[in-house]
Amino acid sequence: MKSYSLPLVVTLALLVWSVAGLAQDVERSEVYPVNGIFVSYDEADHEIVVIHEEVPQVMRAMRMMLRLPEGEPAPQFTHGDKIRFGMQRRAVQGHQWFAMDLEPLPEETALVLPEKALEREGLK
Ligand SMILES: [Cu+2]
Repeated sequence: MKSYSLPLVVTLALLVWSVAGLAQDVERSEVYPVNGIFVSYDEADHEIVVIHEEVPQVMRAMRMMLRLPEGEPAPQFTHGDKIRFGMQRRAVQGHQWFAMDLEPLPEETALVLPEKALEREGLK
């Protein structure tokens, strides 16, 4: 019977474990807290459009469409409301970004948002 060295077995086990860990990370990223402005809600696709601030290390400030998870209630915001939400990348039909736990922000909250996107939405 062939015997395997312990270091080899440990190395292989660690390799399998880390690859599984990476796959898990792709499946669902951490939830990043984001501030922005609510633009619109598409009921048929359960998606929102927002203009959000930069998410450090993750995404620049931009106008963006995000899916809402199943079970997330239809947002009650109107065009131009300042909001806060969690942003998460999930591996669903490719990689897609989801928004969850939408909350209102006080109207006086200062946001750093791209001028072009604000102009495009008539918010400037
Ligand atoms: Cu974005």
